[in-house]
Amino acid sequence: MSETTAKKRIFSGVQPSGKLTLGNYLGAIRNFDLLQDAYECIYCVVDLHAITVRQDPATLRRATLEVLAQYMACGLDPEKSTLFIQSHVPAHAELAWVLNCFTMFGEASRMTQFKDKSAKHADNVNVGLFDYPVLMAADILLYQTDYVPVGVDQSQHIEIARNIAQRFNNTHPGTFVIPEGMYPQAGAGAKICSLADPTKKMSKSDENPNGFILLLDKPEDIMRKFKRAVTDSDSRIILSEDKPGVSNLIQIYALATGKSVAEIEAEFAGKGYGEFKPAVGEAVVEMLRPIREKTEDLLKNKDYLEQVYTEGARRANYMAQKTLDKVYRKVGFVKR
Ligand code: ATP
Ligand code: LTN
Repeated sequence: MSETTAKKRIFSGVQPSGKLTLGNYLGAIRNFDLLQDAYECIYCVVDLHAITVRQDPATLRRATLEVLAQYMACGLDPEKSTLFIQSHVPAHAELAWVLNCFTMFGEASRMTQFKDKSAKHADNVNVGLFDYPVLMAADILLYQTDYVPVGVDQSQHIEIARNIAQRFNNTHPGTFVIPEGMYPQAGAGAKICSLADPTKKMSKSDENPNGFILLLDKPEDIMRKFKRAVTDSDSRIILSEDKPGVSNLIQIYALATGKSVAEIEAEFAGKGYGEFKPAVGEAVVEMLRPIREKTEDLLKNKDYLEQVYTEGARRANYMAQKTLDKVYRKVGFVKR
């Protein structure tokens, strides 16, 4: 329940750990835009999370502003939603500490993202990577969030945030709103797969750049990647569980054009990949063109971006501090 308006509150975040992909857009950010009128929305660039894997400082700084600019280019309006950078609101790190003391080692050890990322970065399995879900819980709980729009890959992190909140509330009743995940429906962007290996999710940290489409990719690169996309052995354009490659492309084409799966299957009946793949590429180029152009314009205007994230942090700080004060009081810290 939000405290300042009757609208329900939404919180979500994206890591500036690289360049945003079509998966991030269709699975998350596109939906953020659609929620702005019906909910009170808070969207964060989670730079504290990004340093759980090594980042080059100049690249991280640039990527943080790029994510903010891409949020806005995708339709997030700083007049309607609060847009801010996580490290600008100290309460995130402060609440994470308290929540650490309400998180069990065993439950944190079960997080599949931790297992995957530790395997991938075996030379840097740091405590921050282990603690990632607790910081994410702090992000969400600080704002007394009702709903968290994320891709399905984040459902385990939403569950642990709920468990931590419930455990804290059991000891200190009435502290946190228990948040709920809000996932795109199957086929509506819930999981966009890699173009190089359609059994894996499209990920910006994939070592094969042919697997992902970046929001800022040039049209010729987008076309090339779609033409090379891995498909299945028979060439029929139909949605089917045993055809992950073509099913992924159909899903992307449907989202980019607004056409239904049945319409797409009819449009390409009797035709092969030679016609279908370039059609998907062109639809994605047209969908992303205005986003790329707007992002480039915004990145030229650093003063405006600074104004947006400064005002966002001011509003976020005010809301977050209220929750942190309540938590500090409940656990028994002396008022400063
Ligand atoms: P990384 O590759 O660095 O682990 P990521 O590409 O998964 O990162 P995040 O910043 O962790 O990106 O995720 C931002 C949001 O995008 C989350 O809500 C996540 O669920 C969503 N998302 C990421 N990839 C996909 C995908 N392939 N399909 C649907 N949603 C996705
Ligand atoms: N782990 C998330 C990013 C994230 C997030 C959040 C999402 C960090 N804090 C709070 C929603 C709410 C991911 O997308 N990989």
